[in-house]
Amino acid sequence: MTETPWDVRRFVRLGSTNDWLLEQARAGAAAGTVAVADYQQSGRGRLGRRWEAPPGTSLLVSVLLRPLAPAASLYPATAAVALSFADACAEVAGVVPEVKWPNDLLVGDRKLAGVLAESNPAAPGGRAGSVALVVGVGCNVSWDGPDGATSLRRNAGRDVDRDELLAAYLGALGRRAGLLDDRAGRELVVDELRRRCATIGRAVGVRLAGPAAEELTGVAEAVDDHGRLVVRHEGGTTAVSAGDVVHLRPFEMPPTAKGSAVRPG
Ligand code: BT5
Repeated sequence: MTETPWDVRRFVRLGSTNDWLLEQARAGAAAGTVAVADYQQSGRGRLGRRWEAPPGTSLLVSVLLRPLAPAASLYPATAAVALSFADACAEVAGVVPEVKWPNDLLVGDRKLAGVLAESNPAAPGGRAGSVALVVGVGCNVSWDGPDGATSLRRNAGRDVDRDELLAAYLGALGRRAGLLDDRAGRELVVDELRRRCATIGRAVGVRLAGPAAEELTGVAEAVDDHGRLVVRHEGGTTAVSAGDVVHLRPFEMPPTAKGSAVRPG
């Protein structure tokens, strides 16, 4: 498999590395363009949330991929990014994070890094049939983050070099990127995710994305081929495509809500 050549652009400050790269994608930038910022003025999480990181404390990196995949089959690319970043943490810091569906890296119950994937099927450039996909990762390196999150330094017990982490991540992603171009390769990536996803087999609470903000409590049984989390609950089985997941300890499953779909309030 040939490795993807990366073209890394570095910034002291940007609004958001994802925003900058989405703009580049619209202008026809090549697959393999990478944006790294020391500080983001408006770093973004999913669903309009903020990603916080004081200057110089984190690895804030986005890559432009142009996989030959139908727009409905982009989940394996997100999985490839999460797995590759987890590999880099293990290689460079000796810290092995767990992948929590859909796109968090955790150490124990604490968030170490988050992944934000955004596609633009209309962006020109790339091979016929390819889709522009920008995948950003924010990882706390020397700062523990907000809300009980954690950092590589805390878990490694020493300083971790951001450039080494970036190089290891791009190396690992370069070895997986070619897999995204055909169905068999994408299945390999999702299979690897299934083996390494800490959410599978866990009791979970899920807040579904969408205006109804429906909540489910049940057991996460699988990740299906579309990247959806399959949750078994008292009312049946639901394949969740977007939402927030909390890993519950079994005794945290509320007896009344156990296994049923509930609407808050
Ligand atoms: C994510 O969203 O976890 C995706 C974060 C992606 C950030 C990268 S940085 C490079 C690239 N450019 C961008 O603009 N974004 C990407 P989500 O699952 O929605 O989680 C967001 C939530 O995580 C926030 O509402 C906070 O509760 C929490 N949070 C914010 N900053 C954090 C941090 N540094 N560490 C841990 N948790 C954080």
